Amino acid sequence: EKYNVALLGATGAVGQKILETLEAKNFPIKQLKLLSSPRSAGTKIKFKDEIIVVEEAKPESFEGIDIALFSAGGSVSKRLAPEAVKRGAVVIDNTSAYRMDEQVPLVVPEVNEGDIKNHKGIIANPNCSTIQMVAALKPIEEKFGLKRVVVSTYQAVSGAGAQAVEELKRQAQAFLNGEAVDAQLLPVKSEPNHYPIAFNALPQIDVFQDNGYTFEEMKMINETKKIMNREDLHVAATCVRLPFFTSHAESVYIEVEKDVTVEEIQHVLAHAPGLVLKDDIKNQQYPTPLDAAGKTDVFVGRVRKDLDNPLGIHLWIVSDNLLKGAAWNSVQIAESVIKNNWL
Ligand code: 11C
Repeated sequence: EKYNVALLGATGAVGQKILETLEAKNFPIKQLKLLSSPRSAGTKIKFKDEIIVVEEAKPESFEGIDIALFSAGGSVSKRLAPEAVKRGAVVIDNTSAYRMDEQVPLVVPEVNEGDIKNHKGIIANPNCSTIQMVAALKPIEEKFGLKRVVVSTYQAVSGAGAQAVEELKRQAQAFLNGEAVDAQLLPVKSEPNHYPIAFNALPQIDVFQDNGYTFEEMKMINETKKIMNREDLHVAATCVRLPFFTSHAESVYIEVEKDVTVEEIQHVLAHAPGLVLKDDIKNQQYPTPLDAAGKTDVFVGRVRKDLDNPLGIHLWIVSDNLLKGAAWNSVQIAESVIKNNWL
């Protein structure tokens, strides 16, 4: 069977990756409709052997659509997702608009695929840095329990969009040419202060909340608890932007419930779905953002025991933020909806 699919945000960084993923995974498409803001409408995009003209997204655009992938920003999702659902589509939303809505499942298929069946039309795709972390933590939790997570992230500029990628390129060129480095965008476009990302590290991703954490950090905290269905889990996060283009890396400290060896953790990680264990320090093998880029897996390395807490474990988790962190996770959800008849 084939399905009518709409992609909203087709011209954006994630939208492009969704198109590539739909093609690479040979998603069963009857008709593909590409939608965008009025500004990008009219753009022509090649999909398989077809040239598709991007149309302005309107409520009527979703007539006859079975699956709508949304990746055009939270306010667009707020406005148009209910319209798509009203017209019978299942919406897979890549923005933060509905993630913490109790009516909306927040899904990483390797972790909580079963939650999809409770959807009422909208299924939310989590934040990229959350997805790769919970994918690695779930198999550990199942075998050894999990009490606490403390994560520090090393995040790629593509997470902040195509303009941030351009800003890093421009600044790096200027810096190496000995010219003045001009910061206009990062850490957050709407904020008064902008700092260079080239040859720097910015401990702010998204805006600060009243509790002193950034919104990105709170997404990691709240989304992790929801996806793992563990309101009681202790989670703390520090999110940092670094000057590379693709894949987020994370240093993660966890406390498990059962005493466990490094080899037992490695065994579980090596056999879990969607994970690749790359952990061989004798041969200097560990994942880096560059080697995870372009791949759909989540890579884990540097597994080691804490030296003071017998239940403490340290991990290094890396994944392509635009693939498993966004496009591939969304397409996986769509595949699951179809496979399980959860439309
Ligand atoms: C970043 N994690 O790297 C963000 C991007 O909530 O889907 C993803 C934003 C989101 O800046």
